[in-house]
Amino acid sequence: MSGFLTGKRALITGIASPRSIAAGIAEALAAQGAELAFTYVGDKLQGRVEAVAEQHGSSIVLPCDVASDADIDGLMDKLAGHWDGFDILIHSIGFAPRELLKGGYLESVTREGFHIAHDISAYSFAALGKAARPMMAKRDDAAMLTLTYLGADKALPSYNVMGPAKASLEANVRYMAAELGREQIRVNGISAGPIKTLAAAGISGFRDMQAATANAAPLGRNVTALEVGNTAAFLCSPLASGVTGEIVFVDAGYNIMGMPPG
Ligand code: NAD
Ligand code: 0WE
Repeated sequence: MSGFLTGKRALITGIASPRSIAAGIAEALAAQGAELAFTYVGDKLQGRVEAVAEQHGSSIVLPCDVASDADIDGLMDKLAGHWDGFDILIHSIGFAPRELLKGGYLESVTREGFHIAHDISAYSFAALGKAARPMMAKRDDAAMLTLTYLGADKALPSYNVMGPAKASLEANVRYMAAELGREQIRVNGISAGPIKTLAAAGISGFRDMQAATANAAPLGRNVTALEVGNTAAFLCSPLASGVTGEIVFVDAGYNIMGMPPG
């Protein structure tokens, strides 16, 4: 297959269902000719991720809970058995204990919940980048990409502790980009608009929030996981060879507006 990612190998984390943003990214990367490998967390998700992998002609599906250093090291060891190196790392992982994503921020936040949100949602990008670095070095133009949200920049209802965690994740993008640039590894983030995935399904009021966002956005609608995927494909391709350390909004323009529609 020909495309602007022909000959590139991508490791994709964060698929929990066919609606996951990472599944849209997989589809877009595969459409441009990339070869894919996947991670999953928990035995329950293994079959689902294997099904997505199979759709894209991949049989590399490896376990990795980013809370575990042993899992992260084991992932790269196992991947080295399939590939001598790879070009693209997709980090599409976020988590905070559910009780922290309702009510007020100070009302819900705890030391433990704050720690978990930052560990799983922000540190894990640095941890995966650190572990992937040897396999991503000495390639033409390699790229790491993460998924973030407007709650990093602006205070939003109920997003709560995930806001500070995403702010930390975005700072990670810049620090990683600064350090890896000389190795021809670029690091970027996509700030996606609200998409109805498993991570969103559990949030009370998500539907109303998604509707309000669509109504206020310049494009008058929400974005799809495939639209995020197509921007991911661009950012991880040689077409974006001069872009690193950036957060690109893929949100139908919502973030540029200064006043809610009356
Ligand atoms: P999703 O539920 O499909 O994906 C979240 C993924 O995180 C799941 O695959 C889950 O297995 C993984 N994960 C959680 N804890 C993990 C751990 N300890 N180790 C490894 N993986 C773990 O939801 P999604 O919406 O596709 O989320 C993907 C990313 O996109 C997240 O970072 C999320 O914050 C971000 N994002 C989502 C939206 C949205 O509205 N859906 C908008 C902007 C950004
Ligand atoms: O980053 C996210 C999802 C974050 C998330 C979601 C969950 C639900 C299940 C993190 N941890 C958990 N933990 C769970 O147990 N998004 C950008 C989607 C999202 O989540 C919101 C949103 C939006 C948008 C939460 C509140 C308000 C808006």
